[in-house]
Amino acid sequence: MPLERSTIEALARHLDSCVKEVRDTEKLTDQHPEMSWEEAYAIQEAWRALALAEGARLVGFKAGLTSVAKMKQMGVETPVFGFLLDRFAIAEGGEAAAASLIHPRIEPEIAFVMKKRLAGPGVTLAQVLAATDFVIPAIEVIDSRYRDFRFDLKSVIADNTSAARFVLGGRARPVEALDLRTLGVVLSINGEARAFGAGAAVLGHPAAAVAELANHLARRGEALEAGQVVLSGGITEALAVAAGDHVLLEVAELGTVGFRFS
Ligand code: OOG
Ligand code: MG
Repeated sequence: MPLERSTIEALARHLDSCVKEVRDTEKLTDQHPEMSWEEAYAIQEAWRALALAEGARLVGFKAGLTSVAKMKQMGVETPVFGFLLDRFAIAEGGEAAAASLIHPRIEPEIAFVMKKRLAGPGVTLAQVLAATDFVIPAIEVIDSRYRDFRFDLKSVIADNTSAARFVLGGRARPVEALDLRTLGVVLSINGEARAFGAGAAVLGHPAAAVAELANHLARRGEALEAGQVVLSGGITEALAVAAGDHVLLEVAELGTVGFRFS
């Protein structure tokens, strides 16, 4: 039986309260095993509407589970997409309060900032490159609202793909000056290099994740807009972090970005 509109909105409010009260919950499909893909995204969208009604601003979107390392770590096989709000942003070199998060993990990513509107369907990698203003190093902080970070795809979609915080920094550069496939990344915690990879880990080319995202948005009547930020997905597995940790991402040709968990 399909989920009632009131149930979809109640589940969105439930996930929102988990964020605000910094507590975990069982994954939604435990109570609603019949949930469809459409309903999972409908919960995510109801959550977005709730945040926007509270005054939050939509600043962009994210693709997740776009690398084999991430798919293996989480035991799933397809990319997922979520939204980014202004309140997720951490200043480069700034701090994130560990006490405001449930069980944060960090991921090294390449962020795209759009120069032009990009609307699917049928968006290609070349169209993504042509519509991109610049790329910039990003660390995403994910924080699943689900107990022990365990979920299935529908539950994680409803949970806005674990989105929590992100930081952009280092050098912003136009894509034509770079080979994003061979761009190396090193993610360190407290000065120790802990995860390594290259852009090709993300669907062969990070811009392919942006194309998939644009095509996903088109199925929902939306598009990427000029100025929006896109996180293209973790290049390596995600690393757990705790209060006091200093995290730093180095990206070849694009410099470094970091922050501290206070
Ligand atoms: C889902 C979000 C994954 C990425 O970059 O792969 C993600 C999760 O692993 O909790 O943001
Ligand atoms: Mg991510």
